[in-house]
Amino acid sequence: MCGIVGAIAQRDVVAHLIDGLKRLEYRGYDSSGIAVLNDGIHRVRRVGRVAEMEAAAAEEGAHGHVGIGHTRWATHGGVTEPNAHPHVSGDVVVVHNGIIENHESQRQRLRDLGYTFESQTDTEVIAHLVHHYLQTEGELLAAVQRAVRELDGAYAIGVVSTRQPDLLVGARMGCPLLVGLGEGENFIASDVSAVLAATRRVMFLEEGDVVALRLDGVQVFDRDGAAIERAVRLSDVSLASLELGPYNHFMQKEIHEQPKALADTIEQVLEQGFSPALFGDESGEVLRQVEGVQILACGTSFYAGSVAKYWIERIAKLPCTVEIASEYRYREAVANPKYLIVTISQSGETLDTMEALKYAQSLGHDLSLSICNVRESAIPRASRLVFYTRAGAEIGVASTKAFTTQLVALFTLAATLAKLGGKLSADEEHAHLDALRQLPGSVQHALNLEPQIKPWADRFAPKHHALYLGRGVHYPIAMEGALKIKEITYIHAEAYAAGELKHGPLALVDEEMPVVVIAPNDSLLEKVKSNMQEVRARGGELFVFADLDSHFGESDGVHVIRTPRHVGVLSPVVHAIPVQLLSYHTALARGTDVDKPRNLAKSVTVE
Ligand code: HGA
Repeated sequence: MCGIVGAIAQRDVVAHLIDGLKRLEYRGYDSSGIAVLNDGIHRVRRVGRVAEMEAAAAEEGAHGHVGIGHTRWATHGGVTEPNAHPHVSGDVVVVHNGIIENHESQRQRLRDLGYTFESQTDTEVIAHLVHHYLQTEGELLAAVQRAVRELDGAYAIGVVSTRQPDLLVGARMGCPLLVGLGEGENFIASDVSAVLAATRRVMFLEEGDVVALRLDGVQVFDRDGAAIERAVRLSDVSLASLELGPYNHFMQKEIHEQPKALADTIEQVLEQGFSPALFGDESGEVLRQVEGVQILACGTSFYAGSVAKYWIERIAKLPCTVEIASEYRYREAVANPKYLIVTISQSGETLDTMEALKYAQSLGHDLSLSICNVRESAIPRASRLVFYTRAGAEIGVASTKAFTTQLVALFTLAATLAKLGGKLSADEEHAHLDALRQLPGSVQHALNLEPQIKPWADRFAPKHHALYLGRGVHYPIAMEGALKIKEITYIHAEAYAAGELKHGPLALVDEEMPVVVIAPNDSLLEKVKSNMQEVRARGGELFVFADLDSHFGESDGVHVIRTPRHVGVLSPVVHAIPVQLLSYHTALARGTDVDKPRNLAKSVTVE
């Protein structure tokens, strides 16, 4: 959440900063701002989208060779121009991603030192602290190093000062920050998309690092202040993959990219079979010790983990629990070090998931695996094993292709654990690999249902509430469907295990309540049908996703869309597609902002 950029160059950096902010806008989009140094500090801030700030910057003729920028998702202080970043203290300017937990005590201390505050943000204390230490240290880099030592919480920051206009300083702790290395120009950014237009050479900073960027080079210092080398890598992310292409929205693009994203992710599994090598160097040793699995995740990733629970218990015959990361990290959990901690995060930066992992490790959990879509991000780096999904960049705030590729990773984990535990026959292994091979094709069939789903979306659009039902391994798909519709259409939706209906939620059902049912042709189908009768008997309108081979009839108040023939154990992946499409088209019908839903942002790097 929040995107920060910074640049120092011989050319005017305003266009680079604004292009970078547009690419980071998915991380936060309530307000934005830039500050460039010329004779003084030229700051432009606006509430709303980057485009509005861009227009203001053009009108004011902002220009400079060094500058920083920010796109905000407010945590402290409302969405107002004074709260938008950058924040200024005298000759110091700061942008910040994260939360400073001790901001109140710092604020008091700085007030006592004579500073006045113009915003309600936690960030402003950083600007004043750096300014304060600039007076005593006389040098910006040293001032930032002093200041960050006094910050509790999470931050990635960019700092410039008119006192040293040949210098840009960055620092990170708990939030992502990377350096882009150009020819006679250098950059910082929250993610690689914001530097790619200028350079592919990137350096990922480690926790506690402070970096000094000048025209001719970059110096990194670790948390103890010692100069240190960080590896320089060539990013393989292409700019084209970050563009919309022929699509109207990133979510639409990403839904349609799923056959390819799945095929790319599955490729490594088909090449190696269910081999521990898929999870990293130490994986044979780690996975052989595993006697159970504890999955920790948030949001959509939590639902992927909830599907995996069914697979891990059924296929690997290992006990598995799934918990919301923000709950786990604050409860007095009882650790079983023989359990594998599996964290799932698209960005690899989700703060709650990261903290849950650290908490598990503090309890003695040494066996850890991260399932992640972003290479070199924080959570995989803190885990012993990793499986990288190959979904490509996911820009839409509502996760789609990250979810389905996470499911493939988790299925692969279940089968690999089963194989290591002697629970997977050669025939079963063959069948599972074959199921994976067929999966992109089945998902493509599900995508072809789009024309049938659009009319459903029109019926959904005027509704205020919806229920989603599923059973067994498809119950988490109902949960994911309800989350998708909430996120991008703002229709209130709840998911229930269909058997739970009669224990309370049936009271909500009337003619105004659409009920979406995930009803694949599996062993629970007859049970689901009974639950549907219960809804119909109360006048509820049913929207059923049923497999082609399940002989479901349409009738009054019962609408049916047939997904492909039942695909067996991977059926949840296929059933994720129509619920994504239903949400997408309902959002279009309601006219909401599909890629940037209100109040949300991608990469949740705050608590
Ligand atoms: N706490 C700062 C930055 C917020 C942020 O990083 N959001 O993801 C603010 O509220 O401005």
